[in-house]
Amino acid sequence: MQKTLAIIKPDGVARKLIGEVVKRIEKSGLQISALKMLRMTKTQAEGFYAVHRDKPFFNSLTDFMSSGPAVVMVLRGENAISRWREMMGATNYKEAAEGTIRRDFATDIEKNVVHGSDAPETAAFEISYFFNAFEQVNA
Ligand code: 3AN
Repeated sequence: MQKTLAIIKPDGVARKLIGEVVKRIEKSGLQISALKMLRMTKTQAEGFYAVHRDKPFFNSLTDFMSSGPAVVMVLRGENAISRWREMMGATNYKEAAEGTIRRDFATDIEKNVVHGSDAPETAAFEISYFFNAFEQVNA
């Protein structure tokens, strides 16, 4: 069993895609271990994306991620990290495979609707950034 952090980003929430994304997750067989809505502060977004702090898009990305409410979730299942990333599609929605969330809904390389951890170490960091052990259901 593996866990990953999924986020429905502020563009996805604003465009009323919460239900659509959650429906796809439930259909996929991945389990939702935790779920909440929050609005990140700029500082929280900077901490979350610290690995990208030297990238040219860092300021814009953290502005966007703190621009409105987001839904953060812990997904659990076999190979949850790669399964969720497959469902999301490529970072650039123009390169995302058909049937993926980004291909179907993203409008921009930055405003690409969803986030998913990319490795077990980042998943552990990202999950603990938003949830403590008592907020995750593992049954
Ligand atoms: P992913 O979310 O697919 O793992 P990362 O980790 O490379 O992609 O990038 C994190 C986020 O930064 C992306 N989801 C996207 O919002 C933004 N981003 C990535 N590359 C670019 C870019 N070239 N220009 C603007 N924003 C970008």
